[in-house]
Amino acid sequence: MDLTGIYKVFGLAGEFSACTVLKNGNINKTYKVDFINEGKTESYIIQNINTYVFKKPEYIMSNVKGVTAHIEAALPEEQRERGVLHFLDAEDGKNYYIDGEGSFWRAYRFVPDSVTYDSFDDPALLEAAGAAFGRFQLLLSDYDASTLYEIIPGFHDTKKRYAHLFETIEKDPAGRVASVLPEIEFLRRHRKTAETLVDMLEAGQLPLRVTHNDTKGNNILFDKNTNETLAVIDLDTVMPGLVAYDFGDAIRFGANFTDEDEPDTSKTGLDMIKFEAFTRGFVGMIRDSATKNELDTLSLGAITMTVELAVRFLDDYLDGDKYFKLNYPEHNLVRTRCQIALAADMIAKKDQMDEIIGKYVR
Ligand code: GN1
Ligand code: MG
Repeated sequence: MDLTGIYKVFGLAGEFSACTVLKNGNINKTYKVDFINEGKTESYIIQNINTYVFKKPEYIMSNVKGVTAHIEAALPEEQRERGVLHFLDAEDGKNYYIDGEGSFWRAYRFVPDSVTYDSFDDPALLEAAGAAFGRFQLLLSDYDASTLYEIIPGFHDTKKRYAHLFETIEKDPAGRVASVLPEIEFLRRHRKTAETLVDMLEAGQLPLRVTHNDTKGNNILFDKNTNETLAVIDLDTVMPGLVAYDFGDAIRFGANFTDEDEPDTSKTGLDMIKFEAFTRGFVGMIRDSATKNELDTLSLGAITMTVELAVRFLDDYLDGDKYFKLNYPEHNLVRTRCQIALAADMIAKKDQMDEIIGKYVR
């Protein structure tokens, strides 16, 4: 179905005025649409879910319903409008729509006067981002995790990710293995380190919590005028997980000197100023509810999430690029190399990371 049909399905009122494609996601197709209703512009986000990645999008929408309702109830009255996403019901009353071709759609109200940032130059913004992700975890700390579907089983099971990469290397379906031997060697060398968190989880040394699991900085809405944080978005991967995953993935994305797909890897690395800013915000929020092991493994979380994403990008590259959207043919290889450069720098700076975390733990 085309977008015009989708507008009708979700009952968008008024006169159509504009539609733009938002490009910062790597999986779903996302559109912002504006309608003029009684002289006022009302905006919506419409998403077409990637069903190669998300096999059961109905389950996502069930999770989203529960999680947004829980957050809304936990927020002070005056934050409920802009502090959480409000999904629209389709004509059949469900919060999604599957069209005649089997395409999966959803829509939510665009939060008025909100912006997202793909990179953070101002450490104050990163500190605010840290506090927003930390608060997100607190808001969901009393959520009954047994009611959540595990959307992508083993999403951050780093052992499973590694095992899958080595299966792909074995099969070499796109004939690319011979061209990435140094990358494979790096990932092989750091496998034990990157698998430590899962070992600890399996040994009962770390608790499972309800986590976001995709804490890129552009998944936070800021007020475009005041820069205060409003809401955490992209709830597709909210699942039981480790605190270190959310901390780590946010550092991976937000405290890098470069974008996650910078081709010139000599520029890539962990910016300790940004690291400290995010840490101050995040640890300040969670330190009272976190266990000692959780706080001790935050830096390992950053290394783990970065190595794991290198594993995932490389796996997809070797598999012929089926999972992540690409802007150009070698995109997944460039992403892999950038994550490897960042991981190497994080490994070298682990003691520095721990020292900074230690400052905010007390
Ligand atoms: C994907 O599409 P986006 O940007 O929300 C991916 C994340 C990766 C990220 C890397 C479901 O997220 O796990 O960290 O790309 N999401 C899924 O940019 O695989
Ligand atoms: Mg996402």
